[in-house]
Amino acid sequence: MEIEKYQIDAHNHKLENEHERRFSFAASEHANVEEVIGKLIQFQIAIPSWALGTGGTRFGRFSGGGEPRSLEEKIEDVGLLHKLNQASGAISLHIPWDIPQDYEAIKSLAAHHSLRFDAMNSNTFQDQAGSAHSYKFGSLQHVDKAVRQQAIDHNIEVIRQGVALGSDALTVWLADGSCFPGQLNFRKAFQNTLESLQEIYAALPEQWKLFVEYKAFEPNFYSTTVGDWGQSLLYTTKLGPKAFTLVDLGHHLPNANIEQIVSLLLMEGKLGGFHFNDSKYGDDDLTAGSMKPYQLFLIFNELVEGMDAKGIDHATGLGWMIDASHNVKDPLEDLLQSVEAIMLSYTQALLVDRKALVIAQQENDVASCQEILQHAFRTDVRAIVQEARLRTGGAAQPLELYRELKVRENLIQARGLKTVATGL
Ligand SMILES: [Mn+2]
Repeated sequence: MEIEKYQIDAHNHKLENEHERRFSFAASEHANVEEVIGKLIQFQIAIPSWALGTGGTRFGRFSGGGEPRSLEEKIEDVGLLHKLNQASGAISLHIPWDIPQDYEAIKSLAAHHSLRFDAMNSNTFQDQAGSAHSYKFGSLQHVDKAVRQQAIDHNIEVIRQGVALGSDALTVWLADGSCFPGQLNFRKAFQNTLESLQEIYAALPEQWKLFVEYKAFEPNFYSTTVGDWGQSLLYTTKLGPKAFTLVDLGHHLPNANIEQIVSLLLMEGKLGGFHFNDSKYGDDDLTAGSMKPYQLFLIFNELVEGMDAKGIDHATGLGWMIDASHNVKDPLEDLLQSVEAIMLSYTQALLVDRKALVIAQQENDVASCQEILQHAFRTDVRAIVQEARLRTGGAAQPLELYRELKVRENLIQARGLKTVATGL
């Protein structure tokens, strides 16, 4: 299914008066509103192909119906999101779940939906049918060079596929680690992983980036070989200038100060990108901003401050991706909510009075520092985000229009009720 321009126009027309009233108030409150809108229009968040189907837990998976059955249908789904919010103009693929059959056809389909290919994701956390070696005891860290070589070759193959699609980054997330004390020699596991990453790094094309994602625990429960930002930074520093650390919000131990991590990685020029999601307990993969919107704002506050300090372009300097997958919502509704939450936090961060904050920090005026940040956080910026969306042809209320147009019902009709997205 495709959403037509006249459908968006009719929806927007209905909400026009209310929006005008709310936006003119917001514009009167913020002198830099036009500058903010310009940045919002540029800002795009990549949708991961694996979030388009209903996720599951280790206890079960409840299919949602109308899920994409192929890479083409996944691109179609992201196209629907982008048509509605004009802020989801990229898709992040996962190999081997999304291997294209015809690269040119896939590229032109993506172009038809105004989508580009964001970072490619490799998979050495599962055994694939027909592969010679098992990753049960790790991949890039494995004690057996033959297993490591299989994992290295897979990553190089993913780079090759990404080149054919016009992507320019590889994300490596490893499940490598150990479940019990004594199982691994930490130093050897690190060395093996580093040597394997060096071989992958050597295969990167000139303009490519390598993102090394870390995770504190799970599926391994005693140690993880890229367990935190310090370990990731060690690898990326040793690898070279094309290697960066990737921060997934759900991959920290409870109460970690993620905004401080972000700030220091940016300072070192080693922050590569983000996987947005939210969590209450662990790697819950919940909708961005659904649990801790203040934390999301504080992260964006550091991002904006840190990127501006280094002259980094907000839209293109880092990789912005969602990594969530929920099991009780319509995945497309969930993604619309995540993108909206990210845009709201980014907007609030753009409204922080930086000059006043610098003065308050310099004077150790702690109460004022808090006031300045919370003033921005408590500002209702929904009309500003909506205005940016309207100016680029998006829907005033993407989720509302999604329901008005009965998108899910249409997808079920076209694809069937009992479809399972490839890879899930
Ligand atoms: Mn992730």
